[in-house]
Amino acid sequence: MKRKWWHEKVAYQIYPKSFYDTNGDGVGDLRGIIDKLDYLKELGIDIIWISPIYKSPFVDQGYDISDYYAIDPAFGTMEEMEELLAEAKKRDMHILMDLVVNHCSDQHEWFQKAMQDPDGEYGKYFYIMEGKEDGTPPCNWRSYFGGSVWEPIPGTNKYYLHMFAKEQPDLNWENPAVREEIYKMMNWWLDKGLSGFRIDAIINIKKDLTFSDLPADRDDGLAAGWKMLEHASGIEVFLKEMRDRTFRPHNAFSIGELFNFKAEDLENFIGDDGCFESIFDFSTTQVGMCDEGWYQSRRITPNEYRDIVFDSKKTSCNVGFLANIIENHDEPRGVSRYIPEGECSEMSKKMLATVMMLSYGLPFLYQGQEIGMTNMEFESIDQINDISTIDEYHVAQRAGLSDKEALKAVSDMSRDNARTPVQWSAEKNAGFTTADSTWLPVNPNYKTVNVETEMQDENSVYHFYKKLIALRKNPEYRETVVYGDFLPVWQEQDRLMAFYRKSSEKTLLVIANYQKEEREIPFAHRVKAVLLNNAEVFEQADGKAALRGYQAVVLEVE
Ligand code: TEU
Ligand code: CA
Repeated sequence: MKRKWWHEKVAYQIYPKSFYDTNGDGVGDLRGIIDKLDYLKELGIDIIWISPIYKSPFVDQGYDISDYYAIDPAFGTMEEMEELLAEAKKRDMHILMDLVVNHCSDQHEWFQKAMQDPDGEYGKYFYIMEGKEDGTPPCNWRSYFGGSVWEPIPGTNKYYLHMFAKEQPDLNWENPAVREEIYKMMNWWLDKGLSGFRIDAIINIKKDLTFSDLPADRDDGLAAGWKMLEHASGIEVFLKEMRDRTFRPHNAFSIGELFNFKAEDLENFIGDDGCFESIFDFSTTQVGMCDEGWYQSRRITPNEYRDIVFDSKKTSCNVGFLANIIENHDEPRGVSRYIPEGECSEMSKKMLATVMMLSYGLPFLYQGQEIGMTNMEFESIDQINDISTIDEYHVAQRAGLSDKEALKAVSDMSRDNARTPVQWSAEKNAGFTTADSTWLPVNPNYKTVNVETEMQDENSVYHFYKKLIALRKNPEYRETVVYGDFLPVWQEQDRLMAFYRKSSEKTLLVIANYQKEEREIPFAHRVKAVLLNNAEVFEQADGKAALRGYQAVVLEVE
């Protein structure tokens, strides 16, 4: 495996609306990111991905872009963006923007022109098709956010396609003119000093061009649109063209957001000649989901979590780096999801952190993760802003759940769990803003879970993350933590997550007791050093080791 400039780094996602507000309007901004660069640097962050900050009507929080060459005034100005790039560079940090090119906004000039003349030049920038003979949409695919992917174009018998909201029309990648426009825009940003892009929803750019009906999977007669991906092939032609025209000439970093790909494609995506530098590992986020909707989903168990993480690390080891996450802006908070209900504590948060940070791959933190931010307890659907959660709430209601039950069902999965403002201090509104109100409510636990308090406490989740990052970067252990083999051990034991990281120089052993009960495990190693421990002691003698509930240790062994 070829070594890359980013392999030894640690990455962090910023969701700008909720990161830090400096002008008192209750919405985070670019100045807020600039102000907090030193905070991130001190934590040990090198690469920052910022969710969309382009001009947008915010139907899907900026993932609906109306001008790729402009910064939305809610976040600031182009000058501030340039300042951010310069300030990051000064600190040897790298900025990634979000590349949202499966679709744009219905307010984008291209789409406006397409609607004026669906048969003209710009009509070909989108997927515009006539309905079936009976006037119904071209096929029965359901959008990610509910309802048909096809929206009628008034005054015609035509429809346009949108995999996400109807305000997010899909761009037609089959049209070379569209691809040229996208590459031009990407190069414009890369030339400005951007270090790369996180690439949104990219698997969707290659459609099943037969646009055939799929077997309905809900009683609305529709089938989840993503199921067409199984019948789409040839995406790598577009992806490699994009790579060669934009990323490669800039030695830039690219990280794809893709679900629903086949294991045998891993090499093709992140191998030495892969389409991307890295892709996110979403394997644990898919468990327990089902066709009916979020209200029917179930929690992943600790053993499942372990087995899935182990599988994906073993498959990717020596192929390429997956990006390891426990959450992002589309997922509930990892500590609320992967730690069984009622067991979320400082100990268990640190345990999850240990496993994530020492697994094989690129650690990719999400804002607030470093202080152990948790899910929000939403009191009413009115507190929720996210388009996807609102759709799933209605799906649950239609299935017969009461309002209260529907809220509970979607609360656990809501994307807004991760989108509440970052908790900076115990002050009003968690020190996120000086405004009286915030665009999403602040999680009431901010009095204890916040940056300021945790920075003062050596034993906090924050300091534990900082130590984990420092361990990864420690010249003595870097080779092993970053590139070492990933070897699971004791997998037959219930709720124990243990693995070796092995290089020619060193062997590390990570042991995590994924339960609140203490336990004893057989242990015959000679311990050279205890590198990290979330409990006071690590007791071992006479071929046995004792572990506290949720204890996690990182050992150097012989
Ligand atoms: O997400 C793509 C995606 O397929 C899912 O994350 C999906 O949005 C989610 O499961 C629905 O609940 C990306 C972005 O990360 C997301 O924020 C955007 O909404 C989406 O693309 C559209 O741009
Ligand atoms: Ca602001």
